Amino acid sequence: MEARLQELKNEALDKIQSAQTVKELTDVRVAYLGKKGPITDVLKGMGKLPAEERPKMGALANEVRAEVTESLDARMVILEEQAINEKLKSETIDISLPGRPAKSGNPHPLTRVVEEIEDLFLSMGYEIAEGPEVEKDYYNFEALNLPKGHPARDMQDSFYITEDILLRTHTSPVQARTMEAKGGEPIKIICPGKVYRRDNDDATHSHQFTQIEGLVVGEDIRMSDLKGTLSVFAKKMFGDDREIRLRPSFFPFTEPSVEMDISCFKCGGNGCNVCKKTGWIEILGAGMVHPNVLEMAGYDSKRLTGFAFGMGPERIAMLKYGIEDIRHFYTNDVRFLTQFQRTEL
Ligand code: 2U9
Repeated sequence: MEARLQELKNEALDKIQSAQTVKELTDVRVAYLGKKGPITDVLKGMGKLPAEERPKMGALANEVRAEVTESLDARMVILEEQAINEKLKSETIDISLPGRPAKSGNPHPLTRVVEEIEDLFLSMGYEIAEGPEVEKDYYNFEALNLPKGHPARDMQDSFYITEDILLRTHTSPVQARTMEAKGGEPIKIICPGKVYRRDNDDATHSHQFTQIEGLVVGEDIRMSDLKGTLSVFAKKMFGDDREIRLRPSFFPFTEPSVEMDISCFKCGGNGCNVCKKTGWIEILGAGMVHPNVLEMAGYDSKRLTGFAFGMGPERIAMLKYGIEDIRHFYTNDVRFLTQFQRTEL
């Protein structure tokens, strides 16, 4: 019996060492230490031994069982660790893979042009003024030398809320309000914002569009100041080699009034499709503030003079970026909008 126990022990220790997985080792445990295992069988056979041999055999059997158990436990620690390592290896995440780039938005092309124009005028000492889009007839027309029944009102038909309240047709009421509030003091402002006109939308017309107007009022403000200011603007927006040209025009709120052209930035003035073979591109309207407008806002037109100008950022953006349809600005098509990513960031 003693030899059988030694044999079983050696066999079990061999199998424990050659088990390669937790499952195999568990099978060895069940096979040798289980209720139906050979060591248990040997112990059961102890009843047939002479009484004096039983304690010795019992002790030996317990020793064998303890040694096998100890070896099993030690091997189990190794195999379990091995299993965990293999699992970790198979589930490893490759953190060196580049992440998916976060999609970032970009300012609307119109916002970009408006901000560029604002920055230029801020650098020349202007302040930005804003006002209501729902406006009184008085500030939209009357105060700008456009009394009721004036024929020029027809060109700026709008959306009326009541007979005396309408969606502003230009940002000029902001200047009229600022003048009134300043009570005769000098002014240097630009007024960006949305304006509305009753119009049928097409590639060059929109019932809602954007304007930026400027107003400078002070002592000794002259047409030459206007010309210098507009020349700086033209060069900053369309290139240092731009020439400007002023043509006589008419606006009820300015006298004299002019329209400003720039030399074509594509052909330099020789004639091309952008300037329609004229060499010049119309950019904005301007003029010296009409004395009636100054007086209505409480300014002494004998002592103070002023110049004003107005432009459409849509038109500027269309020219600058070769956009062929004004409706692109308002339809929120990302295929259009994503073409104007900021490059300087
Ligand atoms: C006050 C006094 C004078 C604003 C001016 C223009 C000329 C002009 C249009 C060009 C194209 C607007 O975008 S557009 O439709 N504007 O030509 N605007 S002078 O003159 C003012 C405004 C307010 C108190």
